Amino acid sequence: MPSAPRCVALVGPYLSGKTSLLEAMLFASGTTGRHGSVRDGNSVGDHSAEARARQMSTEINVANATFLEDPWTILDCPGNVELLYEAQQAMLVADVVVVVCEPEVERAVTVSALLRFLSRHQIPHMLYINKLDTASARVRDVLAALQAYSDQPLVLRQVPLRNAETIDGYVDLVSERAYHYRPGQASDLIPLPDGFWDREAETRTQLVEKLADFDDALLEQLLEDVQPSKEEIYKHLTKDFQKNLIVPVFLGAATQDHGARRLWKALRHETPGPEVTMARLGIKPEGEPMAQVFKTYHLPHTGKLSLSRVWRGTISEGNVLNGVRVAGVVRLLGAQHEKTTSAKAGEVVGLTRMDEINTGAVLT
Ligand SMILES: Nc1nc2c(ncn2[C@@H]2O[C@H](COP(=O)(O)OP(=O)(O)O)[C@@H](O)[C@H]2O)c(=O)[nH]1
Ligand SMILES: [Mg+2]
Repeated sequence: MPSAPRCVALVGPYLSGKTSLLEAMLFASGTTGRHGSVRDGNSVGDHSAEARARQMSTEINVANATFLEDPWTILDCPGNVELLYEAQQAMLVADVVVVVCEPEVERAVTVSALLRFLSRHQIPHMLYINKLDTASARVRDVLAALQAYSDQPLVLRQVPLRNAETIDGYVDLVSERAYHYRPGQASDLIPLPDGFWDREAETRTQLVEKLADFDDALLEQLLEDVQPSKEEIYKHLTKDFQKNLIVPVFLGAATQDHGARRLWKALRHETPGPEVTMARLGIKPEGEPMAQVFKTYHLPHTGKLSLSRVWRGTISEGNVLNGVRVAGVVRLLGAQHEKTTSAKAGEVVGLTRMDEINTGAVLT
């Protein structure tokens, strides 16, 4: 597992629940002690007065988090079309992108441009089907609708468990374990419901068959009726995901914290490190310190803040990059800016008062 800080971008249509998912992820990771809410106006993201008033994200929300001791930056990107460029810049520098989807067949089309962009730029991405607490459509149908817009096969990793009208848990198709959701806490492990595999064996078979399309040895194994071990399946899932051959699909309800931990664990185990992202972008691993500006904020007190990912070496306060002095280095958690003195490869930080530097600049 890479130890360098990794970066995940949350994207998706306006109101699909990206800022709520950010909140759920921060809470699940222990970064925040309570679950903030977009509706109540106390979220880490959408902290600007404009965002709060309009209850929508008007700029990228940045949060640094630690999940099981791994450092991460989460970029919650605005979903509306006018800010598409901003989301694209973030997706390009991210190690992984999570596309937050609505659980509605008719809304699948709203992610088609994003999926095309991710596929064209070979960016590893996952789908998170949100709002399952109020969904009326079946996950199977939503998935089929989404598949029409994806170049890569979508690989469903969880099957929802229904209790009367509501979804109150899931079965993980690889670990074959069943869980019951608990608000604000890790899900409870429960016994598999009676007759589960009678109904869903086919769904698991489909998962393995999709992987076999990319591996002849696995295909042969299946033809000889030999089932791969769980470890082998995870290995294939990770490899194919990192090569952008498949798109894993996870389920949840961000405002209920459902699915946040499962998503974190997948990110932790399957997301490549920044060195892989650098190769994707054609950046050499060796050379002088380098960072890339992917978003510029103009803040009332701070002035210009160049949000940057460090690719090589260490970037420090006082460095002169592209002929401009770095006045300060800050780590971000929503509106909170924590001053620091330097940042190392993989990190996302704000560089202050680089007045002549614009979004897109590669700083050396
Ligand atoms: N019922 C339900 N509502 C949700 C869920 N996730 C988000 N919402 C609501 O959907 C609205 C938009 O959420 P927000 O996170 O701001 O979406 P964003 O525009 O993608 O950032 C808010 O009113 C949320 O409370 C969910 O899982 N279930
Ligand atoms: Mg938002």
